[in-house]
Amino acid sequence: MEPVACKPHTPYAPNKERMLETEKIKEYAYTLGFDAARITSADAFPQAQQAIQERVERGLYDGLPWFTKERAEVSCHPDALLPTARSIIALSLFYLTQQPDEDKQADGLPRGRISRYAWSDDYHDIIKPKLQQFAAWLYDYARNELGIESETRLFVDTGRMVDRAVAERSGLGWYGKNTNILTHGWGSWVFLAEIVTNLPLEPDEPLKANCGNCEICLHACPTGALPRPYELDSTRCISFLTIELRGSIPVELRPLMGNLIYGCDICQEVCPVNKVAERRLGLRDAQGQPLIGIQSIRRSTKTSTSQSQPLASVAPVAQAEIQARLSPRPTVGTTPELISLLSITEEEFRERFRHSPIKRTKRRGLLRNVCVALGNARDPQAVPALINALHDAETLIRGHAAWALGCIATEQARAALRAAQTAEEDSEVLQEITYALDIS
Ligand code: B12
Repeated sequence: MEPVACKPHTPYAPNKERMLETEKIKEYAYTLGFDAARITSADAFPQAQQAIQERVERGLYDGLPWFTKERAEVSCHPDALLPTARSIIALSLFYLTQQPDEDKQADGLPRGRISRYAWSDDYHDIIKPKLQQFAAWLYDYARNELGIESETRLFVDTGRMVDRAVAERSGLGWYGKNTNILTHGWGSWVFLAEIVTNLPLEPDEPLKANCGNCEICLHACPTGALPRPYELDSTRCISFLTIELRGSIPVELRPLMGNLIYGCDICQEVCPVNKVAERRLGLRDAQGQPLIGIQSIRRSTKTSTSQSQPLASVAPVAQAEIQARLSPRPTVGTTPELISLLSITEEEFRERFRHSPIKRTKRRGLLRNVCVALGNARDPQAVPALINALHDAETLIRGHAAWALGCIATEQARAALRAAQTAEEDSEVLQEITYALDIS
């Protein structure tokens, strides 16, 4: 994202005695709908840089071509992103929502699982406008209070910033052994975002919390993507395999992926810290209404002490809008039925997933994942749809459909594989067919 334009017409005069009230800044963050806001300095993040560079060297980020050692030189130095950077405002947004009851009902058809962050609208589209609004408010606030022209750069996920390192140093949360940032009250079910600014702000302290002896997440990962605490082997992570990987999923990992078709929450679902936020959401009254809504979680865990101070300018309360946008979209579904999904056209894919993060995989990536989930389900009902997919225009889908047919291995599936073996012209798909016939 580009810096928010602020051409100085008042000379910038740093004044150590006169800083902006960080409590007011945090209050404004809550008004916009963020759940927590903390401040850290814009100093470099040398440990993060070292960790990234060392892991890139070891090939743990292979398959993420943009994730380079050179990128870390920028992303771990806020002043390389904004030369005048002095402070960073670290923000989080809680995204856990109830799964619709109808999505939990069994209808005898194989279903896939989508990670929770992708049940709703794309969070980048929700958070970016909030950051822009925040930057505009900060600009007015700094100019009115101190006569300082604020310069800001805004980040959420895709920007070249180390979101979790910022969150950790600011005390927003602590590193879980599954590498996610855990927070008091919301666990790791939070999106992270930052505003890098030239404003001098009083920094917060990092938290003292840690995971203690708990290693549940390390053992729960089905693909062994967490070989040791605080280290993720991206190349084995189901999130990477289903979202970021463009090509074939390694055959040895496919049986370990179950019915996960977009992202993975296993290392978060098993985390005891996360149970707190989940339990709170689960409490319902006799009418089925949540007893403790997201709003009350925010209030009960907020540490701000400046309730009485009026805000310089108050944005409209945003919680309701955020909650609506973070609710599961019925058109996407949290556990979509896989057999019909396999016949989706390009146009239908674009329409169904237009506002969803799932569009990132494109149709071919999603249907590749659907084939793997159907292979793991071993349900003969899926055979006709997989035979159709064996003739898809995309080689990636044809290859994975062959694998799934090999797993299901009914007579009809094997006959279709044999027929495809004589007709198929693509060498990689042919390899998949041969392998599928071997295992069937
Ligand atoms: C690349 C990336 C991925 C990759 C690789 C993830 C990874 N672990 O590096 C893939 C595609 C696999 C991925 C998956 C997911 N991601 Co992602 N991803 C990113 C991205 C773009 C960069 C992450 C990065 O810099 N990695 C580099 C490594 C080196 O960083 P690190 O793991 O934080 O390493 C630190 C620790 O190891 C720590 N450390 C090392 N040793 C020790 C020792 C001790 C004692 C301690 C305390 C710490 C410690 O120091 C390191 C450096 O700071 C960020 C957004 C961003 N711009 O930052 C989102 C981000 C990390 N992802 C996010 C999410 C939500 C996910 C998923 C949950 C999505 C899903 N449901 O499928 C999974 C979770 C998988 C997992 N367990 O990490 C969120 C995390 C929110 C949170 N609460 O932490 C982020 C921050 C996006 C956002 N803005 O909200 N992701």
